[in-house]
Amino acid sequence: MRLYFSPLACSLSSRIALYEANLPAEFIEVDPKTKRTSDGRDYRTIHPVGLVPLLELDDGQLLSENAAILQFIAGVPEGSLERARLQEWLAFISTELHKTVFVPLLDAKAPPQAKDYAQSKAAARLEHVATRLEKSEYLLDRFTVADAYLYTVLNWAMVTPIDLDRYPSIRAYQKRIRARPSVDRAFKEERVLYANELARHAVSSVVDFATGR
Ligand SMILES: N[C@@H](CCC(=O)N[C@@H](CS)C(=O)NCC(=O)O)C(=O)O
Repeated sequence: MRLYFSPLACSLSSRIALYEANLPAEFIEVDPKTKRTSDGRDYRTIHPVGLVPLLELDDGQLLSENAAILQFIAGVPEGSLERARLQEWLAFISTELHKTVFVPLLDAKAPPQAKDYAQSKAAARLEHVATRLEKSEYLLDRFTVADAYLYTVLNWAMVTPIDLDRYPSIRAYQKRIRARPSVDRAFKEERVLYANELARHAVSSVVDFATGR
């Protein structure tokens, strides 16, 4: 398998999922600005929408959409309530947190009204997550790919006005998830690549969401 990814983007969760599942994979970096792959191709010829993650299976089939990729990697049986609960959280993270709250706050081109709108939606959504994490160490009753995705998205908060210190259960969760060997390995690897990406584009004035500085 091959995972197309950009450093510290949502595709980090797919890398974590692969490490958790002990599945061998090749990782192909996509520069989010130039859309060139690390092996010199135009990523839009592979995935016309230009989004990561994208999983290339050994038979050449392509699977897009993080939620689908994560479920494929996790291999949770169809038709079970556990599967539905996993989908419930993946859909929430993808649509309510990633796209509604974080994309407008992270996108330098988003107009101020879009950023205000995103901020106005943040509290209720983060409260929902915080309440769940007051009762449970993980989103489900054990670590799943939904945690890999949530951890990845929450990491972006440090370069937005969102203050996660208002949610102690989320802060404790971030620490807990960060301590997992799969997450530690994936995060450290991508942090280096992210620093290289920043250097490549000389965006030294941007706060680095690998370090918060
Ligand atoms: N619906 C897609 C969204 C993926 C997505 O937003 N990927 C971002 C990185 S986190 C991306 O590739 N952005 C590049 C772009 O918008 O051109 C999914 O869930 O996989």
